[in-house]
Amino acid sequence: MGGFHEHLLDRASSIWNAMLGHRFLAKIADGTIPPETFKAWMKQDYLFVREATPFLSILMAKAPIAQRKPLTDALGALHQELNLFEQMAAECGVSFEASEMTPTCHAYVQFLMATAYGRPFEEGFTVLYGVEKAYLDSWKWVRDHLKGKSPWQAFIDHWTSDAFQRYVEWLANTLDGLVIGKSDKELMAIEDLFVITARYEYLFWEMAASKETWPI
Ligand code: MP5
Repeated sequence: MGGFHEHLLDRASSIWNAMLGHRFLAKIADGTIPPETFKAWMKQDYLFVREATPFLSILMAKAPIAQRKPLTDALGALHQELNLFEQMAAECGVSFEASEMTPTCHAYVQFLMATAYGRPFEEGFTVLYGVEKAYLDSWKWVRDHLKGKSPWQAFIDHWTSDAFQRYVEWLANTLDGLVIGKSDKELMAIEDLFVITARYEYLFWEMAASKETWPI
């Protein structure tokens, strides 16, 4: 029998399959993504990643001692990632000033914060696993379907690197350990949060592909 993280992926498999190969990812892979569409995603993801720092910090405050060091490392990696965004933005003429979150980005960030603040550590940690696993699998999909050179290679490399893969494996294995001895009710709450995370990940690509804005 597989670990609990495999059970979560199984439960969310239809959403996961819809997320992988979403037309936004397919267009990055085949090189037909309009630069303006990609840049709109860049702005939203920058705002998302910036808010991942308080999200991780709240999780850290609730973390068992064994998870503190790896979560500290993850916080450090976030700053490097923001540097990558800033470097890519400078290269392709994107400014993050005056960007505001779309409805989907805003809602997703609020969901992260509410879970980290209001729910037990295991639940927030599950959401973190879902967030990171979604990007690992999505960008691996792009890498595996890539036709020719991509102007966005630095992002592909970042989320498919060995270090990022190891981090996601650590999240999966740690989660399997954290849920040992949890009641059925607790496990159900964790599963539901994982499914919501998967839905938001799908929605994030959809937001980018459809150039979502506030209707009013
Ligand atoms: C990640 C991300 C990965 N940057 N954006 C979304 C919408 N989901 C997941 O998180 P990180 O912290 O960039 O590795």
